[in-house]
Amino acid sequence: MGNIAILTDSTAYLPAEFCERHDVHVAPLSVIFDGKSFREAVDITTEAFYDRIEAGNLPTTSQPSIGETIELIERLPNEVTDVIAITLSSGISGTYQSMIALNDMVDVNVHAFDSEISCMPQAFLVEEAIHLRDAGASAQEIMAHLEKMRELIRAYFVVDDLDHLQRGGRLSAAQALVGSFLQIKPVLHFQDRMIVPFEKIRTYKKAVRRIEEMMEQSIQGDGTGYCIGIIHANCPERQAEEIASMKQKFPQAHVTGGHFGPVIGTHLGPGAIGITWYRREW
Ligand code: MYR
Repeated sequence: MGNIAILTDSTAYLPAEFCERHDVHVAPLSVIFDGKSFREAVDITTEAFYDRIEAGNLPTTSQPSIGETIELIERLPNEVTDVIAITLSSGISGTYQSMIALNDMVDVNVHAFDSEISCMPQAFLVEEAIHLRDAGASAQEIMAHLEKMRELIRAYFVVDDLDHLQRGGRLSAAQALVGSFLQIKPVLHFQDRMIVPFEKIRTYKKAVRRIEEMMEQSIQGDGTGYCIGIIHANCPERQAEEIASMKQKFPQAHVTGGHFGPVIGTHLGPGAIGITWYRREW
């Protein structure tokens, strides 16, 4: 493993097999149904979660348990001196602050990195960290690189029903109440670590079209060197349509599909689609 360990939280939604292969450790967040807590991907699958949601059972969420995260870090091999901990945005969860607090509670140096986003864009940052760790970079070099990469990753998303974000308090109530805001399908994005509407658009199709237009402006040519991710919340048919469209528009890009798991699905609701991209330099 070497002396640097990579830790992320479960909202990066990296496949377990990928984490095992690349030695990535995962601190799970939880969903809470009727007072009972389920760690995502440990105690509840994404399928079981959406079944409960579609049946009208609405959960809340919570950040990883500090005690369990300390245990996870204490189980790392003795040679580990530094942990790079890449978390979801500090504007929507206390996970990043907990990672900072952890540094004083364990014997290794915990370098908390705020992805300022979540899900697949967060996973892109984890992949960058793996690449650098495997190339022999120091913890400081990895952190400096991640800061640069964070600025280059683009991500937008559209939800079917803004009520989920409003109920979870992750979208300003004032914004959601403006005019018929709840009746439209705004393109959403992260600004200063928080979720804000990027543009107010009437229909789902037009919102996705608007994101595609921004991609066409941002990605030059056939997509060579770009990673594109299409993320879905229990709407695989929308994802498949988007993946096909991206592969046609950017034939040389690396296009992959991901999902919004239980914790993020709680706040976005079924039917949400996210589109993210960045140019990989290796
Ligand atoms: C917690 O309880 O600490 C977790 C709160 C998670 C809030 C999630 C809000 C939605 C994030 C959408 C990410 C979209 C990325 C493309």
